[in-house]
Amino acid sequence: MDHTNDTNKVENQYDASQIQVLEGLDAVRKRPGMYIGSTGINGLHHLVYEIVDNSIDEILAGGCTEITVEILPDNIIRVTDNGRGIPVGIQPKLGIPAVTVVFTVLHAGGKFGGGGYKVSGGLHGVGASVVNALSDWLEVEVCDGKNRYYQRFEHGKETAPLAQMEATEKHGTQVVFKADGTIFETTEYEYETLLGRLREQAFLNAGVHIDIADRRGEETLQEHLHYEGGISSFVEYLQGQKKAQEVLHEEIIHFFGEDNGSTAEVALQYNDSFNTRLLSFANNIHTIDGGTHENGFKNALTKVFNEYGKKANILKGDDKFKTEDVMEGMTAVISVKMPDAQFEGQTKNKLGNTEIRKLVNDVTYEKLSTFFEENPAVAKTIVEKSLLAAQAREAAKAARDRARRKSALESAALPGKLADCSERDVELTEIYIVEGDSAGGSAKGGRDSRYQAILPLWGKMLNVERARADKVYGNDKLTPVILALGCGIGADMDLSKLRYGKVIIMADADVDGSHIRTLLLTFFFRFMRPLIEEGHIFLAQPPLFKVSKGKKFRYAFSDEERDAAIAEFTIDGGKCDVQRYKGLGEMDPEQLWETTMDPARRTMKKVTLADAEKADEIFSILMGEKVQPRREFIEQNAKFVNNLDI
Ligand code: TSJ
Repeated sequence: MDHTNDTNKVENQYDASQIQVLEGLDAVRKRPGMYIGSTGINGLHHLVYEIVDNSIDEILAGGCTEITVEILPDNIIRVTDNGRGIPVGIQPKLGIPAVTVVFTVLHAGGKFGGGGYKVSGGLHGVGASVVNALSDWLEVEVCDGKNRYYQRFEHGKETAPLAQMEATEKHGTQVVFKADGTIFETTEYEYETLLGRLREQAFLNAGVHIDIADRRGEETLQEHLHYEGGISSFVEYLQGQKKAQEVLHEEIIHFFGEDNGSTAEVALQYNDSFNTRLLSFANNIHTIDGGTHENGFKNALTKVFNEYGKKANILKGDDKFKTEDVMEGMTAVISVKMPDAQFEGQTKNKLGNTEIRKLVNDVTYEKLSTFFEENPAVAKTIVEKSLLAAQAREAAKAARDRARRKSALESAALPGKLADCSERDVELTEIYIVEGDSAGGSAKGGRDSRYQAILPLWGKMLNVERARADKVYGNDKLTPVILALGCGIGADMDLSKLRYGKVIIMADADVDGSHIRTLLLTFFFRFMRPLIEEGHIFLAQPPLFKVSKGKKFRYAFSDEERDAAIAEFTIDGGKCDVQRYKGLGEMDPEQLWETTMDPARRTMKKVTLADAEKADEIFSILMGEKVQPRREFIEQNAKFVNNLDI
């Protein structure tokens, strides 16, 4: 497209405020983290969200029905909508077109023009000017039903004033930009990440059409996102991801209410698992830390279950459900929209508006009570499930009380198999959880006993999925782990009592090893999740091969590394020896220290919550009672089953 011909410059005047504007954008370039959180991949993706959020606002204002997001070759992003077009009229205070203001004044997004309120927003709601400031270049095109307009910016500064182009009856906005490679650690977008966030937005704004396309490769990846069902579709989608779970009722329960310009919407469905998945959003922003909307929901949910439980004679005597009981096996999405959302907490991920608590509480109480009245079979099924959860909770508490009394008697009870370290500063200590006695022997021999403790595990682990919390407490396979870590589990957990800063799972690279890894991660995910969240769990990475020729040798951690070592050793002819380690026990203490345990030489993998969740999923499928998903999983992953590495 040639923008140089036949342009008709819009009147433009520079004044003191315009200079301030440019200084403002320089501040963004100097300290980008302040505006977009980071200059890593997350910050990069935020640029896209910031732009797209504007089009979503236009949808919410009723001006637009379609958004297209494209990743073009060279990681150029193009976002297009068919809305009214960003206003091009002169903004009286600054004397420049409103669209130019949007891209050059910090925090200017959505504050001009009239009518409606801005309900969506990015991480910090910083707007298009921040994207502009952090872009090599950015071009905006606006069609307002009469004319097309165009303007280009480089590093946030306009290269020319807004230009009026040819007449057109079209309307909409298009923004194309290239992130500044001198600011971002990477400018390579992840299609799946953008897709995930856009899908979420499509769920939250029922009926919108969002097209996403990745045009960087030979083949275009693309998806059309459109969900008439809104957050009910969201729940259906979340539920569909969990193949190991069976829903307890087909129809998704959905309700909506509004009061005084605010709206609240909830969708939920129960399944036969013990997990809770509650996602909440305020003005389309994911409130990871919950807040008033979640609290209102939980309060009403508990009340409805208790009232129904009494009435249907499922709850006896003075028995009462706790919130955790009525949330077990629940998948739910809450979405509230309001004029003036207040985000609180360290990371601003928690909703603070108190009036929303009442709205969500009232809507949930009324609509869910009615639903239970009208669907007694469903009500009975899920309230009875809550009863099982409550009974398990009581049993677990009794077991905990017993365990407490017991450990008070045998104070400082550490497991007999633990080879402890001498250092007590948690910042410095680590514990290796090792599969099998022979590997445990090598690890004990090879360790630095000042900082490194070894706990050998043996035998088959218990099936954590079916054994509920109450059974886990008394189990003799996991008890040593719980005792050695010292910080308790579940509701009793106290991270300040953790005895080792790093908890390292060291298992063989075979089927049994991967089972132990999956089991331990599943256990940590379900009962000691803060350990994962705070980054305490690691996987040791022992070598798979030793390649040697004469006195020279090299350890290899993958087939590729093995082949490279062989190639190196045999270049000038001759043969070399390749030893495959079938288990940790085959390594002598010194080898284990050199390759896997020496902090100066080892590599370890830190376990993320996503890793552990995946282990939990694999665990549910492998151990669960549903045969079909297990068979499907094994068929689809046949080549991985021998190495269930996460
Ligand atoms: F912010 C932005 F510049 F990055 C951007 C804004 C990017 C993209 C892709 C689209 C948009 C955008 C903005 N699409 N639609 C709008 N709408 C308005 O700015 C608008 C239009 C009309 C009126 C009005 O009151 O008549 C008000 C607004 C806010």
